[in-house]
Amino acid sequence: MTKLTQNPEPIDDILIEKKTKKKLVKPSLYKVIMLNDDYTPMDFVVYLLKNFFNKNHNEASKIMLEVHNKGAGVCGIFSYEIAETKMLKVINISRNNGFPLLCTLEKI
Ligand code: TYC
Repeated sequence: MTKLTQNPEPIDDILIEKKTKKKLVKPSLYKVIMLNDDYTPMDFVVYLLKNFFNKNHNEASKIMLEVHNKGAGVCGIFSYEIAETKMLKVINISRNNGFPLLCTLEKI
């Protein structure tokens, strides 16, 4: 008790430092992976990559061809919430246009 009233500052400093450290946990990142299928048109896949993953025409064409030739390809890397939202939007717009395109998430 006597010690606390005599010199409270160092004790406050220790508490503040501990709290700050706890907040510095980095969120995990996730790859949005696009899967190939035989029915979704190539132009539509390029459109999705440009509009949902901010790719230019060359980048989008390259990713689309990689998915077409290898079965899967990375559209982008995001925090979980953003990756999930983009994946669901892409699947939703594909279904609304009658295409079976699928995406998955992969934790890095
Ligand atoms: N394989 C499709 C075709 O030949 C094109 C395609 C590419 C489909 C990428 C899906 O994620 C995909 N029309």
